[in-house]
Amino acid sequence: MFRSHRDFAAVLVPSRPLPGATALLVALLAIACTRAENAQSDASAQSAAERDPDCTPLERPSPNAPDQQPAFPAQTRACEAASNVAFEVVVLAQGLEHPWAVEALPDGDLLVTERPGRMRLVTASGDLGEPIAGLPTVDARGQGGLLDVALSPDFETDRTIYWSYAEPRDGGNGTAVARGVLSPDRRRVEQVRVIFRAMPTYDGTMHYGSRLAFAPDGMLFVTLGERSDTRMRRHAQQLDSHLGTIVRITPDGSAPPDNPFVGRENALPEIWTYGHRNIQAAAFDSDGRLWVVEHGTRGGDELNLIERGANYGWPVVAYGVEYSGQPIRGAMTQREGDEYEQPVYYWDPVIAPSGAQFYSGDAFPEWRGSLFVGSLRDQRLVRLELDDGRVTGEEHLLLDRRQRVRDVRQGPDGALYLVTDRDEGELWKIVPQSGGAGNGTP
Ligand SMILES: [Ca+2]
Ligand SMILES: [Ca+2]
Repeated sequence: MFRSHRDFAAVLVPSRPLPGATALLVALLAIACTRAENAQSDASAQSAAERDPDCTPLERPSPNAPDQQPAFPAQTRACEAASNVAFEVVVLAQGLEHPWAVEALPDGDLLVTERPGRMRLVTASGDLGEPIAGLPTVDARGQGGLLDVALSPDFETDRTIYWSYAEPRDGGNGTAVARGVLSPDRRRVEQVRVIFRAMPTYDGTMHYGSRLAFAPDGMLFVTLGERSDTRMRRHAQQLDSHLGTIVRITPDGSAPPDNPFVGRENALPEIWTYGHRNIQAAAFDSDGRLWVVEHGTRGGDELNLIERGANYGWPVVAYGVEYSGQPIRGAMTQREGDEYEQPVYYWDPVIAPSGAQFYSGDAFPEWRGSLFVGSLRDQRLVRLELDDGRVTGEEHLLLDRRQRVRDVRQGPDGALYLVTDRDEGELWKIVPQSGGAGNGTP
């Protein structure tokens, strides 16, 4: 909606010279449009509580970037949405070294990745298996290593799994996606093949992305980081680089012919969207729409609804400030006459988001439709309520546990499964406090 004024203004700017009087009229109209836009941004400065008397904004520390203003109401600091759901946390496994992903198998057992390069099976009752053999070597320095895992949409018949990782390469490393078939005894992966390599290779240890999410039509989306260093940021705006993009590939790794930049000169055909910083959280909602949660700089973590071919702004349009506290050089929160997508929501202060899941199970009817997001920095689980493409409520859970939440996934039993990021990380199962699904404790 906030873009419509700009679209109107863009239409008013002629591409060829106009007679004097007409030009003056156009100029006056353009000023009127800008005024309307400014008035709207004044309205958006109004707090959620002022707009809605039933709203208590969620209590948060002071913002990282106190001077920035949202582009529209409800883009930040949503109303507190206390669900008062009674649940308990079952610690299913401990001693996992920096686990990065958890994925439930159809029978309720779980696959867990550990960033140094191991993937393990954990049974539904919490028995921790030996590392699964057959995975390629990873570059586990910094933020790199073995990252996400996802099941093939036909896992029950093809036993195929997909995983992302920092791949060591000549001259550096890069995010790669491989797939393999889990052996019948689930002790190894076979027929391993790398299906995608993010290019270019870079000699760094940060911002690899990379969540894997299968769309309802079977296409695989992979989120990728821009490798963090200031000189690499421009890659997020370049279509000849995978860095700072989301790619959409077939299960074999090829670019589908209906991708938005197929056939465009100097554009990589796998790219679906660009202008991203570092995305470690991605989930499809019940309508088949892809949402991602993106690491920003201080004061700029973003929730984005992914639209085919769109530019999400980084590093020229962004909320937040540098880690030093200085403004992001060359960036604005909004830009006149542009075609950059605004985030649906942003966090200031940041939460450092990793892992996302739209809840659809029976164990917690009150949470159906909620988007759960792991928080590393704030060490908690964030729950968002959404309505009509906007965030209408936010709740923070598991604060007392004081652990960095790296991933959150729903199991076939309707329980939520989380892994926590530390040297001796844990696998948690969230179940209703009494009765309900998956009540067993190991
Ligand atoms: Ca996953
Ligand atoms: Ca953005």
